[in-house]
Amino acid sequence: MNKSEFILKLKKTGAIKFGEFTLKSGVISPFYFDLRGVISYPEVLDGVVELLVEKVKNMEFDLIAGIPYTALPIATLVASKLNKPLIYIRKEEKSYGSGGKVIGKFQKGNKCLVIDDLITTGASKIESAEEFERQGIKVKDFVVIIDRSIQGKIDLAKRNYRLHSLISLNFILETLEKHNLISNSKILEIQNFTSKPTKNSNKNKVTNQLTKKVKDKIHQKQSNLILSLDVTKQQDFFEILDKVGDQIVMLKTHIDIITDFDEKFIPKLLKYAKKQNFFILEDRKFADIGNTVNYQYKEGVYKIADWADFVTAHLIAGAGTLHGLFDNLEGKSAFVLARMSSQGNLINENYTRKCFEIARQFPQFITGFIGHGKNAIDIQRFKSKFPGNELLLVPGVKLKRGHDNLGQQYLTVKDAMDGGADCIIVGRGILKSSNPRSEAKLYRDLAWKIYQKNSKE
Ligand code: S5P
Repeated sequence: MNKSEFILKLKKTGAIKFGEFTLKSGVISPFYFDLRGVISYPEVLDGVVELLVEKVKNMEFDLIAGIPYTALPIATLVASKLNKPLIYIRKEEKSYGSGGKVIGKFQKGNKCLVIDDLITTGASKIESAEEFERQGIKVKDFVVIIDRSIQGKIDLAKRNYRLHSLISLNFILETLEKHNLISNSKILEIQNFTSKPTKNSNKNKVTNQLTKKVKDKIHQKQSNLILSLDVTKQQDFFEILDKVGDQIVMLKTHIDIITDFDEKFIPKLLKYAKKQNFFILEDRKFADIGNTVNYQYKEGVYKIADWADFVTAHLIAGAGTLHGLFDNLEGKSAFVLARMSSQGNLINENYTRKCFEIARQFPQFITGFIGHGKNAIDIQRFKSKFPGNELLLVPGVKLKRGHDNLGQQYLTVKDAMDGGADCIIVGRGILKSSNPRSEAKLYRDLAWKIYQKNSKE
């Protein structure tokens, strides 16, 4: 089977589609390639395996990897034909932080050729290469069946990986045009779409009105600093706030740790918020069903809805939590925990993606995400998947990397800000200092400097 015949077969099986499709990144695409079904058509499967074998047989490698799920059965057949060992990264195990698990036999220093079905940006390829490299496997070459944009090759080249593709989008369009299987207007639409950068093309879309309010205050106060004021006595609380309040854009509270909480606390806090011009984020981490969080938010001792500008929420219980909090309420919304900073936390890529899906559906409820990562690149990758213009708040930040003895992991201010953080959340880094005011100023200046520099680029 030659490449044109393969394309025609793909079209026939429904693997090439034209219409309006929301990609993982949130971008709306006028075309969609779905090669998952290829395995059910022996002739097409044989065809693509034959083409791949031809493409890679003279390359230098010891192992073949397939990226699950789509490329794995295809890579298996290629490996078998070339008599090479196959490996892959188990997808379910690939939770953020813990890393994926490589299945199959290999030796440190082995060179691995990685096969995938498609490439749009290089992000997921780089992620899997990093995982192999952590295990001592060398990765240099990627082979994809369809290259649907120029971005992928650029992204990989920046990291010194080579991309080989069987067929390009242009070749697909030419072949379909030759056989009258696509209209000229569709071709123009697709070319117009692909000539725009894929990355960030939806990032300017305002999806949550409150993000602008926070951004404006960040600029007004020239501060990306959120103080996590985790102390248990009113006196300590207000003493620190006195010294630090003018340095911060937002104050993060855990209202339920204040031992001597009384009815005077909230009015006093609100006075500070007004005078020192900061938002209040109550880090309640709502996580229950809608009906329960509705009570937790509006009732009880703290009546959080009355005074907190923002609250944090987990979406483990689904979108009902957000409805329970914000239905019929104007001007309030949440920061959702899409990743966590603590070691061994159970959030994985799939969960994070589901959080973004909910945000795409209910943008009015989500001003931003809380997230963390291995380093700046990892955080950037996380942020690049936000569905709209949501803000990124990064906790677990100190001047030096490290951890506490209860699993908290710290990145530096630079890691977080280079990762694209809009704000850093700092607790003990400031609270435990002998001079919280000058320490807060240090964090603030550091973050603001990097933020300004990165916004110019
Ligand atoms: O993943 C997270 C999310 C949050 S909101 N990791 C976190 O540490 N936090 C909160 O940030 C945590 O509840 C605490 O209030 C603050 C970090 O405090 P620090 O003293 O470790 O800086």
